[in-house]
Amino acid sequence: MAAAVDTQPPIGDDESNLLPFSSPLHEARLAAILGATLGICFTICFSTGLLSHLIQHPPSWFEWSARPAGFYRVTQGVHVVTGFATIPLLAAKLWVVAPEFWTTPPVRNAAHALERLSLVPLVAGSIFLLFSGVLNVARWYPWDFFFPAAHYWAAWIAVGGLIIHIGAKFATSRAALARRPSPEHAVAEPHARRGFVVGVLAAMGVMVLATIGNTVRPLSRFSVLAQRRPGTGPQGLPVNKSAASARVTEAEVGDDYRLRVSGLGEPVEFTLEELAAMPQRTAVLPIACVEGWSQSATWTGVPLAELLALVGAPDGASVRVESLQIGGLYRRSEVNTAHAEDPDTLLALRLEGEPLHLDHGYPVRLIGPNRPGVMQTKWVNELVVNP
Ligand SMILES: Nc1nc2c(c(=O)[nH]1)N[C@H]1C(S)=C(S)[C@@H](COP(=O)(O)O)O[C@H]1N2
Ligand SMILES: [Mo]
Repeated sequence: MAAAVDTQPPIGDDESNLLPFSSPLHEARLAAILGATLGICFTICFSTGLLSHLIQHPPSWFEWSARPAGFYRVTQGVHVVTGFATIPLLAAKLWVVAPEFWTTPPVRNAAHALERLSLVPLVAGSIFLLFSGVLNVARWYPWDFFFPAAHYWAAWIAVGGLIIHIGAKFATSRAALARRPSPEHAVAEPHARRGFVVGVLAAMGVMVLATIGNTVRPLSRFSVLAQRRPGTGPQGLPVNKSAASARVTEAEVGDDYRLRVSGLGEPVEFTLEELAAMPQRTAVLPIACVEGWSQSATWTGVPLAELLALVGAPDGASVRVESLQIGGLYRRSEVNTAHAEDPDTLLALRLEGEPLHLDHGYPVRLIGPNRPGVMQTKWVNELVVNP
């Protein structure tokens, strides 16, 4: 009877034994375990990232819901945390399969050639995604490209490589996972493998802890990689773009400030006093930044739906919100019908009961449920109604 083997076939071939890959951990079972875990992390990271992209650049078939209010906060938090946790996992996987990069002959047949070629978009794409994601969270842009577009397209390129890779490796990985070492053969190696897996999991856990405090307040003191800490900043809330960096001046938000509502015939203008005199509503809503930090706060202001009704906007209208900021990508945002109708979508005048700090968008900012931070426009000075 053929006994089950405890030693997995080593990765690579005889030639690769000439290379310094003598560790018994360069083996198929470990590669398969790490590969399956990477596949799960990649899928979570990709789908949450794709969702964030769709919300910010909605195609005609996509209408993002305003409820549940904190849903985007969760999906984007998960996106950033899984991305960071994937870094040690990817490093471990690349190390375990390293001998395979040096197999000879480099190409055995057409299928093998395709499988090897697919590693270029997969490996290069993954490294680029993690690298650019980390730098974006660190708000360090040592590059010329536009981060969201590059990150988005790299994700599709990596996914293309991943699909080919899974197709090519599915059978061998399944076989490697199915081979169980028999007890009499279970000596040092399964322990070494288990130790390695535990080490990788621990490194992933450290990454989770180092980033999750971006949004889970009690853990923020462990979050050495968090760039924005809950509870910090003016009015106890972090600021992503300050008024100074947006070049919004005190003069613009003084007595001459008007909120203009256009798109419905003759534009209508409101002073800050007029807005403050309207019925106010208070809602507890998070700022959920695409960079992964988030924090709930108490906002008070005029419900957008009430203002739209006042100016005679028809049911089902959507709105483009413009700000005093002159340039910059996030100087405006779109409010779809679902968000425009939600009673908690506010033109906020107050934060925690106080007038907004200039850095939080004084005199008026948009805040709505279940919106990415980039769409919570500050220093709002115009609503362009799309009836
Ligand atoms: N006009 C304008 N509004 C803006 C931004 C901006 O750059 N310009 N940044 C957005 C981003 S990325 C986030 S996360 C939130 C943060 O709000 P806060 O600074 O009040 O915490 O504001 C949003 N509103
Ligand atoms: Mo943000």
